[in-house]
Amino acid sequence: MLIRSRRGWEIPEAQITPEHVFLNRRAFMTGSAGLLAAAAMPAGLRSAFAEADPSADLYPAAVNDMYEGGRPLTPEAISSTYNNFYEFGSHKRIAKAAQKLKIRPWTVTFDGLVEEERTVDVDTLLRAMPLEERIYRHRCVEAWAMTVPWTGFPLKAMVDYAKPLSDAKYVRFETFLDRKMASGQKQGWYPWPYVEGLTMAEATNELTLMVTGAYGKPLAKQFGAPLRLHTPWKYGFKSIKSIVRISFVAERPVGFWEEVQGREYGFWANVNPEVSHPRWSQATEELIGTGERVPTVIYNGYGEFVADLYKDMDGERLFM
Ligand SMILES: Nc1nc2c(c(=O)[nH]1)N[C@H]1C(S)=C(S)[C@@H](COP(=O)(O)O)O[C@H]1N2
Ligand SMILES: [Mo]
Repeated sequence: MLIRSRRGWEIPEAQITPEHVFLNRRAFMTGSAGLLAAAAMPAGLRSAFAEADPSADLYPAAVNDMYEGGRPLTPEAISSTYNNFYEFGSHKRIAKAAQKLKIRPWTVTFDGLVEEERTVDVDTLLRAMPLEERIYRHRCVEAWAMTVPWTGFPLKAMVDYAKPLSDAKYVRFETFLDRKMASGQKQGWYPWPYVEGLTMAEATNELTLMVTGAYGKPLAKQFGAPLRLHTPWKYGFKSIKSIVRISFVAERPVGFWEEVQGREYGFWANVNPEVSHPRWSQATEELIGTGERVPTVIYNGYGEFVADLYKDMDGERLFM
């Protein structure tokens, strides 16, 4: 079952879409309206972001509405105060602690099986990439979900930019390591820094998004600024935050949670309501902030984009 087409339970878009998405969608269609939309933002808010983040002028980006959220957006006040970011604590209320994250200067290193290793300033990178806004559902293995208007660019654009060699089979992502800045990283029983990986086919799938913003502005620190991954058909732990290194490799990377507990967290981690995690049934999920539970859908409802990636992989634990 797919969530792409409209369903009876969907509220008409006009009732659920926040103002910035509307302004934004008009901007996408008419071009010049985008300037008006940006000007319509409260001036105080705009200048606060402009001061704080040198990429602020890139937002809001044009909406790509190929990918329907299919659910009401999770209000920013909810999604930005209920986070998993173990670098800043092993509970959900890390938003305040995460403000310690220093996001400039910030560089991203491309290495491993590439034509040429290089380290790029994040602002140079952002300006070289085609930013757009997409509404995606996010599904954590702890059985909660949210729907967020992310801004970012297809990871494929960055793979092309990095120029991997033909023997690269996987992409390995790594988060920063700084025990002074992120007190969670003093917890020595975790295998810091956080690492995640995708196959090249997953990395270059059209759904795979490098996220640089949310809710029409640069990414809040607790969401994993300045650069995080989002693979909406996989459990949330695959969506690694605050990336500093992207390596092209021949061997399958071992992710942070797989390293911690390989029987509970695997490499593929595709959403499937029929395969329970040892501690959480995956049959339903809670839409955070609403108290509502809804049935979980295989591949989180994105099967039409990704199911083909997993044909003929019978021996693999695709769903944990
Ligand atoms: N570096 C890093 N990335 C991470 C995590 C983390 O603890 N550290 N948690 C993951 C998990 S389990 C989830 S569900 C999502 C949470 O994203 P959110 O806080 O933006 O909702 O981030 C993922 N990426
Ligand atoms: Mo998660």
